[in-house]
Order: sequence, then C-alpha cells, then structure tokens
Amino acid sequence: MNVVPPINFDLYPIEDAAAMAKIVAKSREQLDRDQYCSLPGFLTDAAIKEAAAEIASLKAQANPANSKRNCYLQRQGDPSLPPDHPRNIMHHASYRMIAADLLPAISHLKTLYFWEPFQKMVAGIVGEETLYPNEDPLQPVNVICYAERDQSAWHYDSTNAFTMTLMLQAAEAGGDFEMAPNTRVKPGDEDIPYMREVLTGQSDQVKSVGRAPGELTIFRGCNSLHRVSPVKGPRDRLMAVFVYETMSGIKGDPEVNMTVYGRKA
Ligand SMILES: O=C(O)CCC(=O)C(=O)O
Ligand SMILES: [Fe+2]
Repeated sequence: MNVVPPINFDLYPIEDAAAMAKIVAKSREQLDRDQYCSLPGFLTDAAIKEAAAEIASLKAQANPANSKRNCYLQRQGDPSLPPDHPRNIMHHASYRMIAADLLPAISHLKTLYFWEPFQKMVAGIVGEETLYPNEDPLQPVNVICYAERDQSAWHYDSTNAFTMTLMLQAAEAGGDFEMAPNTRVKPGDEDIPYMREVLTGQSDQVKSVGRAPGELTIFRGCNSLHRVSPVKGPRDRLMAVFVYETMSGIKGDPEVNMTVYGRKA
C-alpha cells in the first residue's frame, strides 16, 4: 500500500526532485552549522490534530519515567570527582513513553515514517546514502508525553548519529527544546567548563528550538547537551520521535526497552 502522508506539500513539495534538493540543501546547511535544523509546519494542521487526539487516547498505556540522572543518563555520580563535575550534576526527568506497537498500523506517523520520499529527504539532510526503518516492535516511531511539571534532564543521546522529532502538541508554556551545540567533540573528549555552565544554567550558548505543532526537528544529540524545560500549564506536550538506521534489520536492545517502555517486545 502506498498511502501518501499528510505533508504540507505547499511548503515542502518533496515529490518534485528540484524542490526536494533545495529543501535538503537548506536543512543540511542549518544542521551542520547549528547541530539542529527545523522544518516548521511539516504536516498539515488537520493531521497534527488527529495524531495528537490519537495519542491522547493511548496515554493510559504509556510507561512513566521518573528519576534523577546526570547527562550520561546515569543515576549514580562519581564520588571521586568534585561535586560540580558534570558527572555529579543531577537533573530530574519525568515523562511518559508510548511505544510504536501501541500506534495503529495506519496512522499519520507511521505513514510518514515508511514513506520513501520522506526517508530520502531525511537521508539527504543527515548526509547518509540510505536510511532504513528500525525493526524493533517498540522503538521506530514512539511518542513522549510531558505533562505539567514534566521535563527531561540535560543529556547526550547515546546511540544514534541523529535524532528526529515531530511536535504534535505544544505545552501552554515551557516545554522548550533547549540545546547547547558542541559541548563535546566525542565521548571522552569533552569541554567540561562549557558543560558545567550549561548544566548549572549559566551558559549563554543555549538555544531554544521552536515548539510549534507540526514542526519537524532533526538534531545531532550525541555531542550537544539538550533537554526539555519544565512544562507549565495543563496541556500535555506530545512529541513524536522517529528512529532510522543506517543498516537494515536493526532491532533495539531488550534491556533498553525494559527501561524506556517498561516491557520487552
Ligand atoms: O522531546 C524532545 O523535544 C526531545 C527528546 C529527546 O531529547 C530525544 O528524543 O533524544
Ligand atoms: Fe535526547
């Protein structure tokens, strides 16, 4: 079945090769410069509202996360290091995760995820020849729900070279996606003073990335600290996360699934 996803084709006519090339070049330049790029209004307003309503009905089945952790996602610091070392700076994280297998097979999010022109667009932006769907039952398209006072802790993404999110519903206030570009070169090669400034709220390098519904964001979270600031107000922040792989046949780690989704596939 080849269902066309409800992309806002007026803004993003990616079925046209020349238009696609332009969109890819612009986003790729932004991603290389800022470590993130954003494509506002990527899905139609109607589709975003439908997707948000679908997620709201699945919320009871979401898995809650609630813990203090450092930016390496560890719950324990290192007592041999000073208290203001990044490894010992803990932040609270609380949110709920909806796994991919809870979403209907025919849903706007999955239609988008499996649509080849979209995969090609993303591959072009992140500089990969081909991207493949993740074949884990829980991971490929998941949704993070942040209720009032929920937030994520400052962190690095550990495995993927890039992360892609689509805002389904914004909080009334707060819930900003904040990013400090290039706080490390690679794991083990880190700018500790810069990281400490970010982690203690003293850096002027932190950028707040748009949070309008329908906005697609691609970012390199491996070497740039990022977080979601506390949500204010009663409206949930609903964020879809798409996971692509650079090889076919990739499944998730059952232990990771246990931690993130509260169950194995
Ligand atoms: O919810 C967001 O905007 C970002 C989520 C995030 O940090 C991630 O998926 O790695
Ligand atoms: Fe992240």
